[in-house]
Amino acid sequence: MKPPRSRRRGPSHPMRTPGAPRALESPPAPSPAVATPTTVPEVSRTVLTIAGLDPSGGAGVAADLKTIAAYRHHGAAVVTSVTAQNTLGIQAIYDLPYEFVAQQIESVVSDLTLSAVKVGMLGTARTAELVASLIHSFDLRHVVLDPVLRSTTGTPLLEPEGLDVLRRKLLPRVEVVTPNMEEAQALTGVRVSDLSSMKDAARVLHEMGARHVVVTGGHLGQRAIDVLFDGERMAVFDSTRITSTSTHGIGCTFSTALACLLARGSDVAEAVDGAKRYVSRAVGTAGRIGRGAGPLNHLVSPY
Ligand code: PXL
Repeated sequence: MKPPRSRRRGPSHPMRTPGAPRALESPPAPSPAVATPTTVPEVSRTVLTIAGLDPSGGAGVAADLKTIAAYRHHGAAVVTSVTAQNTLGIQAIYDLPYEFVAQQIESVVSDLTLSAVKVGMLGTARTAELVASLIHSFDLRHVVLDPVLRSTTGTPLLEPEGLDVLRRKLLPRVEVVTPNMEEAQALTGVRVSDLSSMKDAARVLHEMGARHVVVTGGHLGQRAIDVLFDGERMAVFDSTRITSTSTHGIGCTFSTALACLLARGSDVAEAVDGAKRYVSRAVGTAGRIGRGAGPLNHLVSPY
């Protein structure tokens, strides 16, 4: 077997190349009518994730769908990029053609009513632009952007030209942005190393157009610190810092939990608090899976 290439990009002319995705000529036949249930089903809200696929199930849409299930919402998932990775690192990346990402979003949005949307790995600048423009044209609400730039092991998950698209086109269109310290630094140019610089970066990101900014991943001794800025109030959230190797996809999980709480009507501060508690429990109860940074225990109860 040939060794995997470090990075592959999808074809730019996807529709009619061999093996490329194709549009169906006619819509699928409608499914047979089902009786209307007399009680309201427990799963009644739909949360969409737009992110990459991690086949080892720790990050990206797999983590997001499990998180959405833990919150008892219906999860829908649009894949932007297929990665080959495991708990040890990323071996290869195949960014899907942006036209096909558009097709997936249109398929979902033309049918399902969305209560919240989480945006994660985008892969290319073109896909980032597309997502920004579809958030606007479909008037998507409760959008949480996790501005994914690289994996924990250092592999870039967005091409360099995408950074400016995040800044100029996506930030102004989302309700909440959830950068970690490294992402906050890359987006703002502020050197982010402690609580005070986390606050500075949050202010700059708000000026760049994000309505709510949550900078995650700070620590003060044994406390894990996140800051939330809404343009007026700066709130600091802290929890006990858990030492664990089961942290793969922690940012994906946090931002999706936040979207799930917004979907059920929480305000942003309540959602940050709830998502933080869920993530702590999901890390704290995770079993050892894989030989590297393992996944969280997504199905732990969020409440
Ligand atoms: O945690 C960032 C992230 C997001 N999305 C996908 C990933 C990763 C990190 O590995 O693989 C698909």
